[in-house]
Amino acid sequence: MESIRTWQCVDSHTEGMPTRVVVGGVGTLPGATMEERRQYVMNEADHLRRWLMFEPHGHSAMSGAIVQPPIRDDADWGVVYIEVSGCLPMCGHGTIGTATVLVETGMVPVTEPQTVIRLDTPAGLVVATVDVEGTRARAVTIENVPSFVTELDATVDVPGLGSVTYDMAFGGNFYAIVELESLDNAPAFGRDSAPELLDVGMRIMRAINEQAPPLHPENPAIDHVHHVQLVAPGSTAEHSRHAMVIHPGWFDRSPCGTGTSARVAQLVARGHMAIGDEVRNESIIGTHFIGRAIRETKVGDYPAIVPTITGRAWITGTSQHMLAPDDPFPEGFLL
Ligand code: PYC
Repeated sequence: MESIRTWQCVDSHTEGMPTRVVVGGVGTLPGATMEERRQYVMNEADHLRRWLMFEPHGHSAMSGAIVQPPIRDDADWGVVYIEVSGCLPMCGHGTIGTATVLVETGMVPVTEPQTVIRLDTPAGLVVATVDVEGTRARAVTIENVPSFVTELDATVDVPGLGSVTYDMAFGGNFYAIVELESLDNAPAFGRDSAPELLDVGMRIMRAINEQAPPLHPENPAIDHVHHVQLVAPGSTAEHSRHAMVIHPGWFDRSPCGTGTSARVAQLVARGHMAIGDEVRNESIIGTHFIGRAIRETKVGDYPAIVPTITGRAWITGTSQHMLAPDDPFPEGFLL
């Protein structure tokens, strides 16, 4: 056995969605902030992300988090999120998975009934409160970044679908939120219609990015939408179901933490939720997060809310990933 690269990982899933938590082998990435470390991975070390996320080590819906020493004095650990699509500034299911791994492997001092972990993420400080019983993390609540709506009832011309109405909301990433039943000839909601739902979501994503890309008021690098939340018929402000279509063409298996935050911001902006209310947000595979609006704030000129997301993760294994010097796929591949 010969290896020119070896990374140690703890694999987990958050409500069905994988988070491969890299706990060893990377060292400290260069950068004066966690956002600079994210930029470093994207610009100088993207081959490492591809190696671990793409096949044969990962798959077309793989996701992970590289644990780092924190840079901020008020944080316990730093995190750089990685997935098949790139490096998100913030990832809700990834944070729940990472917090669970930190607790269950003893990488933070663990206290019952709750352990609070302060994470230095590219999007800012994210606090995770883990409900602990013995050695197990039973639930994780994260206070996410301020979430806000930039457009309600916007329209876009989508090839094959005509004029589509959507709301644009930010919850750590931008989300185009579309009521499935507002579409002409909408596919049925559910796993059996996965190819059709993916096709519809990707068409809408492409059209918005071509015709009216969103722009974050404080971070000009966030200037596109890579997530389309197709809301299932019958969804309400108490119980919402959706299919989350993500660039370049896969579904979040979890209810999507940043997407749930965006949904909470949208429901508040529409007057369907108030501060203190909660929504059960369900994924295409039927798993759920609880999203809450806990206080009002502002981002640029936009009214915003601070959301919390509660969900659960389970450790699925530990792994040591190696790269043989003559491996023909040092950067993996996708089909
Ligand atoms: O949970 O925030 C999330 C997320 C983003 C992409 C996949 N999951």
